[in-house]
Amino acid sequence: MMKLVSVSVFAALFSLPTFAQDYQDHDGMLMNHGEGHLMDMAGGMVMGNNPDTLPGGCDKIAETKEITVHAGHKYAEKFPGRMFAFDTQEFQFKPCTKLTVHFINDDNVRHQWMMHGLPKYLYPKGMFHLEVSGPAKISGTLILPPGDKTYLVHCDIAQHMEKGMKAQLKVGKGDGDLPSIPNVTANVVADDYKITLPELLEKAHAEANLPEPEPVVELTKTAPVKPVVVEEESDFSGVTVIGLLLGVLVAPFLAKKFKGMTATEIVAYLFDLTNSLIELAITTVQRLIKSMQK
Ligand SMILES: [Cu+2]
Repeated sequence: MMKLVSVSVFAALFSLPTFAQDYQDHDGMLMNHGEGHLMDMAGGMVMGNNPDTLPGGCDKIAETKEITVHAGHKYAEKFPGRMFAFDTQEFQFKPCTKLTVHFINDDNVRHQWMMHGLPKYLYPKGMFHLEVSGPAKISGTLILPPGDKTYLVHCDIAQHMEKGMKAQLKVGKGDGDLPSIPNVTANVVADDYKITLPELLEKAHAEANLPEPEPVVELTKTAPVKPVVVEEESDFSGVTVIGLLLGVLVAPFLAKKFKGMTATEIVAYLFDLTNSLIELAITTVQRLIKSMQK
């Protein structure tokens, strides 16, 4: 009974904030797993959280900034052909800025705010990553590296970036623009709603300078089957000859070696020898493969 009461009290306590606002706030519930990896039982996640350590090349924190980024289907409505988007597609900060990102997922699916290309000695896999199933809010902090660079920010859930959830974050002046950012840069593959599929295929063929496609072969006719001739192997293959030769050469040596040994000792010795020969063969083959890969 006490168990039931305490469970209900806990449930009530945790559901209170949900009544107070229309999304779940994950910030107070995160458990620290070390190396900037925070997680909670409700599926909220922060990776690469770094509020303290300065990246190499930063003498001090240049500025402290806080942003709130929304993610959701409704932010893609203004972008033709897109399905998901952040409410902001471009960010710009001074190098060595301490940046706190409050990420609000307005959808009833999972979304991420994932930044790539950060220094790997400070951010595992070079990533700063907020992720939560919505509607929910999650926050994390990072310190931006020095230098002018453009960083990719996206949602890595299958097809979400391709469907529009993509942005760029410029540190300093940045180093160019990334493609296919809704309303910022042109798509790599431009959408064309007037062309039909056969026309599109024809156009793609012409652009790739490919020969005319082969006419479709009728599958009802079976091609004549060519009989396969198996050549019989001779009893004296190359391997046999080498084996015999080795045997003749090694026999006197072995006879000398085995003199005075018991049968068990001889068997043990032969076993060891075979083992080391196999090992030698394997390492030789491995070295050969390695040298061929270079
Ligand atoms: Cu997403």
